[in-house]
This record gives sequence, structure tokens and C-alpha cells, in this order.
Amino acid sequence: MTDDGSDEMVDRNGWDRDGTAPTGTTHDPPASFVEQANVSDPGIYEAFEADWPSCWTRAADLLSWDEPYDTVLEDADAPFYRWFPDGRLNAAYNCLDRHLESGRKNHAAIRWEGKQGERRTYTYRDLYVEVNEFAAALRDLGVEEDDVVTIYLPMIPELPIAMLACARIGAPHSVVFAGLSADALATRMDAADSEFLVTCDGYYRRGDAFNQKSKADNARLALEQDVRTVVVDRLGDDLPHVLGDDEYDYHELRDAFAGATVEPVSRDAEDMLFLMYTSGTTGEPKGVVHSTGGYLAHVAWTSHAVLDVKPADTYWCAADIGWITGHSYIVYGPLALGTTTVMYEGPPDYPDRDRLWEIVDRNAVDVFYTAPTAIRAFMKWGEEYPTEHDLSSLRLLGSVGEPISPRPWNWYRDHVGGGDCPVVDTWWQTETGAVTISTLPGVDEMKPGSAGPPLPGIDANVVDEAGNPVEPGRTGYLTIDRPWPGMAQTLYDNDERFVTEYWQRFSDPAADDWRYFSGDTARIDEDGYITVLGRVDDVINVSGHRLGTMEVESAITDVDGVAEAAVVGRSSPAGDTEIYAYVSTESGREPGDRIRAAIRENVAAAIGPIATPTELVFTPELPKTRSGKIMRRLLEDVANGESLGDTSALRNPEIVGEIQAEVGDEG
Ligand code: 6R9
Repeated sequence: MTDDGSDEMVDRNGWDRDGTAPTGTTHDPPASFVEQANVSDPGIYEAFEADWPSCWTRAADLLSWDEPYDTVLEDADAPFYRWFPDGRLNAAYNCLDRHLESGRKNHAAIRWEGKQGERRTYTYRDLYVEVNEFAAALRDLGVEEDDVVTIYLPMIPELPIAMLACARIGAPHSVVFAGLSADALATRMDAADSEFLVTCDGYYRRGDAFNQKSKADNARLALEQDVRTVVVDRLGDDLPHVLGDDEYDYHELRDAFAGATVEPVSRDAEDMLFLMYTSGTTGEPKGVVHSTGGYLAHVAWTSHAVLDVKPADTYWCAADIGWITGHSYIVYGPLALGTTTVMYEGPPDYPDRDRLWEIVDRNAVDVFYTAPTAIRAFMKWGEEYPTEHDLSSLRLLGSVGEPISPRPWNWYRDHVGGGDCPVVDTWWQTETGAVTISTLPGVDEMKPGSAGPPLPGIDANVVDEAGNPVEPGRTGYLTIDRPWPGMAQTLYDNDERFVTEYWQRFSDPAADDWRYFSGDTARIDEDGYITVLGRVDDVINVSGHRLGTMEVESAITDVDGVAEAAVVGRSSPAGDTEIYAYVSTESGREPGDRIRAAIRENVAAAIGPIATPTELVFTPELPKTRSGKIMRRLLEDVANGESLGDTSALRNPEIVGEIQAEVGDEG
């Protein structure tokens, strides 16, 4: 046994110490699951290979098309691929109208669980009615096809309703996570030239009323364009608000358009359904653009094949719709399949730590999908919380957002899944739109700690610097060598950055050979199972939120008296990633409380509380290369208590010892 109490060959989280492959027992899917699985034929991998790219028709066939497509994939202008380019469809029609037409109008579409214990159920008919009314209201406010509507709402039903209303009239939405700051909202609205905003007065945070509208007001003040704003009254008398110029009350608009219907606008498959900003390697967030046809086909297909969602299911993805996981697997995937999707507004431990299990139990949830950071928290809280409830309705569990190591994986399967639920560890990104690496739960053996093989039709590989496949067990870069339907079309208004960020590194444009680079490192084993390790770029993944180090650093250096900052991720003993900020002041001296507090406040204001550093380490200087680049990698090793490599390339190697001593004191 080692000092962290684990078996010698594996570390605290169950990873192999020599870094070769995840260890532990593997699991076959239980026969009872395979029998009922949407996909259970092992031949599916070969079938997709033999018929690529036409195999993706299987995904497109899950949708209703206004105009059928002739071409599956057009690659003349790679890497700007076009999926189902001559087809036409409407995403809201696919998520609503067609389920009414097929006799499912009284089937629950959304079961909403509010933070204060409120509950609301929307049948497909209820959702259809409200989406139509709001679509009519948006039109009346001047929203036209292709106008970007920004949505800045917490997890209340009006969020998916506003998204679907936009989709219905062909207006791309840009949802900004409600926890982000006024500055972050303004940057995103400015970048997208968005003149419409849907927000709310506020929301409850652990019982307290929190003002969202004042953040939206500040963002609007920072913008040059006029912004027409719809405000959802979430808090009523708990937070009275007044509407100013160009501001409209959501419920009054609905009353004004009661009973209105709006013909769904038939969109080209390649028309933009939405954009979603995500952090990148430079300070500017990237507006990832998703199509209507390819995206919707891929999310519907993976909801069907990976999450095994069936129309009769009650399905729950406990993510926030403000990020891609919620777009794809709370809203578009499950609603396209006509299932019941649960939407939960609150945190997992309010009012108590069994909150999620109480919701699973009461709603008899069939499929549950969450993030490793949550699973690690459940594990820390103890098995008594899930044990208190009847979780026997669960048939399948999923994980997304970060690597999940074997220990929490097994805990999840044992204590939430009753020991026999298959667990899918799904790897994908904002840019991939939908799941690209995962086991198929009705087909594949599960290996805790490994996401699994690339899905049928997906050509993911682990390669070395030169782009050659690495030997099994070795670490390399995760690339995807062929296009896939859910892939981002481009970055909003920035085709050039799309190419440089994702395609340049491993492609050979002269040979028309294009390979997508994910920004992740990974290992692959003899069976082709991929274990994703983490990011190689300057992006930190905190509880599934992607944060750019540059964004955080610029918020720190904005504070008076601060000279420089470098931000890195540190793994906490529990396996969570925390933000470590190394800061040097202008005076070179250790600052007082004022600067410390100002740094924390500024980061929260510029990005949001999730980005606030856990630890601030002051140092007279930051370690730099001779060309003046801050050595983040080295600072990351210091934060993680790892041994340092050669520091001779540094201009100021002596500073490293001082920083180590400082970190030692803090830790
Ligand atoms: C869906 C989503 C993408 C980044 C990705 C990777 C990490 C996601 C993972 C995983 C290991 C998994 N990631 N799923 N790492 N195993 N199953 O999270 O999108 O917010 O864009 O983040 O998250 O590093 O590159 P997004």
C-alpha cells in the first residue's frame, strides 16, 4: 500500500501509476439491458465503416425533413464541411409539432424541479403552445430570420422555451450561462452583434433572491447597439423590478399573443441553429457555430444509441442548459426523440445532500447523466444519501465533462446504479456538438477509466507530434480524422480562427488532408479504447466549466497594483480542478488584503464566481523563458507538487525555489 492508502500499482483515483491503461475489472453490459437496448448489434461498427458517409442517414432518419436531402456530405470546401446540404427542416418542429401529430400531445415533455421545491410539468402540447406564443412575440419585437437572440436565463422552463421559439422562427440563439458576469454577457452580445436579449429579474441561490437583471442592465450599458430585452418575472415580490425603455415583460407578451401560432420556418440543414461561446487559448471567447440538420441528427442519434433514450422514458441530464451538454442532452436530443426530460434548477445539496436521489425516486428516472465533479462530491458525502431512496428505476448512467477515474466510476455504478447499471463515459466537446467517443451500452464492454472506442462512423485517433498513431499505452494528441454531422461549422465571423485553432496543427491542406485537433491528450489501448487525460492548451476545466487562463489573468492584471499574473489548474486531493493564480505586484512586495479582495472581486465580475482562484500565490516575479513567455507548465507542476524538469531554459531560474517555498506555506 502507498501512503494514500491505495494499491501500489494504482494511484488514489484508481489510475495506473505507470500510466499505461486503466486497471480494474471490466464489465459486460447486463443481458437484461442488451435485450431492450436501442442499439445491440455489434455489427454496427462495420456497417458504418462499410457505408461511410451514407451511414449517417441512420441519424438523419430520426428527424422529420421538410425537404429530403440528396447529398449526405459535401466536402469540397474542407474543413468547412456541409452535412445533408440540400435538405430542409425546422428544429422546433422536430422537437414539438411532430410529437403532437403522432398522438403524444399529452405526454410530458419537461418536468421542471425548481430550487424552492416548486414543480411544473409541460406536456408536448403545453410546450408547443408556449413556444408558439413566444415565437409570435419575438417576431413582433422585430426578430427576423438569422438575427442572433441572446438568452441569459437560469434553469427555468422559459430557457428551453425561448430556445425553441428562436429555432421556430429561424433566429439563432446564443445562450450565455446565467452565472457569467455582465462583462462576459456584453462581450458575447457585442461579438455576435446581438440586438435581442431574454433574461429574468433574478433567481434563488440557496434560498436568497439574487439579482440577474442588474447584470443584464450593466451589460446593456456597455453595448453600442440598442437591445430589446424580454424579462421573465421569476421572483415576483421577492425582488420587485421596473421595466425601462425597450424592456418587455415575458408574461405580458404571452398574454398579448395568447393562442398565437407561428408556422415553423423551413431552414437549410446548413443554416445556423445556435452559437455557443466557449473559452479558447486567447482572451477572446470563441463563438462556436452549429448547424440545424447535422447537429440535430447527431444529438438525436447519440441520445438514441448512447443514452438509450426511448420515448416512454423519464430522462435526466443534470447539467446546465447554459453549456453545450444542456443544449444537446437536456433540450434538443431528448425532445427530438419525444421523451420526458427532467430539468432541475438547484444545486445537488440543497436543501440536503439527497436532493438528486429524491428527484430520481419521485420521478422514476430511467436514465441519469451527470459530471464527474458531481460524482466525486456524492462519493465524498457518502453512500447513505443514495441508499435512502429507491433508485431501482435507473437503467443507464452517464458521465460527461471531465475524465472520470475508476474509483468514482465504480462508486457511481455501485451506489447509484445498484451495481448493475451500465455506465457510459462520454467524451465530446462544444465543438463536436454531440458525443463522439463512448461505449455503446448495449454492445460494448465497459472499462472504468476509459471513455471507450470512437462511436461508429467516428474516426478518432491518438497521435504523436508528427501525427502518427501512438503505440497502445502511450500518451498522444486526440484527433478526429473524418468529419461528423454534429461538428461545429465555424467560429462566428471568424473562419480563419476556426482553421488555425482546430485544423492547422495536424492537417496537410496541400494534400487536402484534414484532421481536427481536439486540444486534448489521450491514451489508447490494444482494444482501441481511449482514455482522455486533459487539455494541452491554456484552458482549465473547473467542474466541467471551460475557462481560458488568459481571461482569468486579464481580470487579475486589471486590478490596480498588480503587475502580472499566471493562472494554472491544480488537482485537489478529491480529484477536482482548482484555480491557482500566481501574481506579482508592481511594488514586488506581498500585497495587503485590499489587493487580494480586489482580485477575487474582479475575477467574479469579469467572468463569474466559478472563475475565482482558490489560491493566490504572490511572487516577486513569474518564471519566464528567455523569449519572455511565462512558463505556465512549470507553475502547474509547482501547484501540483510535482517534480520539476529542467529549469535551465529560464531567464530567472532562481525564482522557482522561492515560489515552491511560498506554495508549500500556503498548502
Ligand atoms: C461536453 C463538454 C470539452 C472538454 C474536452 C475534455 C473534457 C469532456 C470528457 C472530457 C475526459 C470525458 N471532457 N468529456 N474529458 N472524459 N468523458 O464537456 O464540452 O464544455 O466544450 O468541454 O471537456 O477536455 O475537451 P466542453
